[in-house]
Amino acid sequence: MLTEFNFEKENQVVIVSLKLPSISDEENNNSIEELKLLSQTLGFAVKEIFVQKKDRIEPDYYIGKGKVEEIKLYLSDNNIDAVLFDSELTGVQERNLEKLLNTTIFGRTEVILHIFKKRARTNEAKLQVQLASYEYMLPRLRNMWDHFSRVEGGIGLRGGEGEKQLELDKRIIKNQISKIKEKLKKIDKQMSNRRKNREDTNLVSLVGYTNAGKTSLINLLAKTNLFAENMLFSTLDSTVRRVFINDNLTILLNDTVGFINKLPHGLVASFKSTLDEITNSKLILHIIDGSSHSIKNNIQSVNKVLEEIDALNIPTIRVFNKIDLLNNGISDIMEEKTENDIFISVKKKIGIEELKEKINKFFE
Ligand SMILES: Nc1nc2c(ncn2[C@@H]2O[C@H](COP(=O)(O)OP(=O)(O)OP(=O)(O)O)[C@@H](O)[C@H]2O)c(=O)[nH]1
Ligand SMILES: [Mg+2]
Repeated sequence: MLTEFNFEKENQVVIVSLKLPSISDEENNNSIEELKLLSQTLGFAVKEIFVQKKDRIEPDYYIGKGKVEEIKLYLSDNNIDAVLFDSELTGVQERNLEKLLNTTIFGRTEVILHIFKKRARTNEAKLQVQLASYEYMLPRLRNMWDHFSRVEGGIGLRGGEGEKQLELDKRIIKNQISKIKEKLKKIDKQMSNRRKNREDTNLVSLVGYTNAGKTSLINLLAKTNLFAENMLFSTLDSTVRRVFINDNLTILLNDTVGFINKLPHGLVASFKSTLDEITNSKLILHIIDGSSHSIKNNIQSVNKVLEEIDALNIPTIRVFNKIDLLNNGISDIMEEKTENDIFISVKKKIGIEELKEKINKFFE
């Protein structure tokens, strides 16, 4: 949770997961796999994974004390820079773990926040990420203080002086938060004005799991050259581009931030203005990486976010992309297919005309 953590060097980390009875093994493994990808995105090398099966979350350490001791033992034999928890930890859990394990602790949300920080390019994206970071920091200020005083060899946050400083810091951050919200509101207003001006136009949103190929598709359809890469969260900003479907139909296609499993609520709230574009769409194209082995899980994760932003009722075409990577052709994912689905490959330009026809049919 520490701002001075050195992301530049090759950090070695371990992942810790708590499997509750309400979660299936498959779901839990997918979530761990995802965190692994997320940490690789930050340049971390994952050295070990600890999974504890437990009936409930422990309030003090999140996992059981015995497991914490086991991890501590592992840390003493290995050169590990941080311990990543596949969940959002409370400020107290984070502080306790950090003290006991004497290393940097990251909750899942923080890993995502750091990636977003790295990726933010536009002013709006930067503000949104900053807002999410401050909201995240606020209940954890005490931990930062504790940490700094430990590193500096101080006595920690005791007595009136420390408390006063803590209150002061809290106030400064709250101030920052309202300033950012103010700025975002202004941007939001501009955006909704822009939206009003194109009320009669056909807004279509691309949504999907990160790295599914949303930006690649918009680049192909709109002949643009937006940043599309084989990495998580290459897109943070929503971008709207005009796409010519046929002589009678031109749509506005909206590229959006990718979703993942357990996308933190705070982050979703901070990206509200970006995500609002989705709720204003006439049609959603849900882009799915057809070659992913966690296809079901990815679809579910996206649907969960759509539900959260109240967009489940918008008509949706599911677009299974990357079929060029399927060895057995589409038969591999055929069981996923329903009436409103389509298989394409942006890379090999397969199924693109069919997709346009489907879009056209919808607007007719
Ligand atoms: N093999 C194959 N790769 C593809 C296809 N479409 C996209 N890709 C690759 O998939 C990677 C991710 O593509 P993006 O377009 O950045 O994906 P995105 O959904 O916009 O991802 P985020 O913005 O990170 O959420 C890139 O390396 C693309 O070249 C396809 O049809 N086949
Ligand atoms: Mg993208």
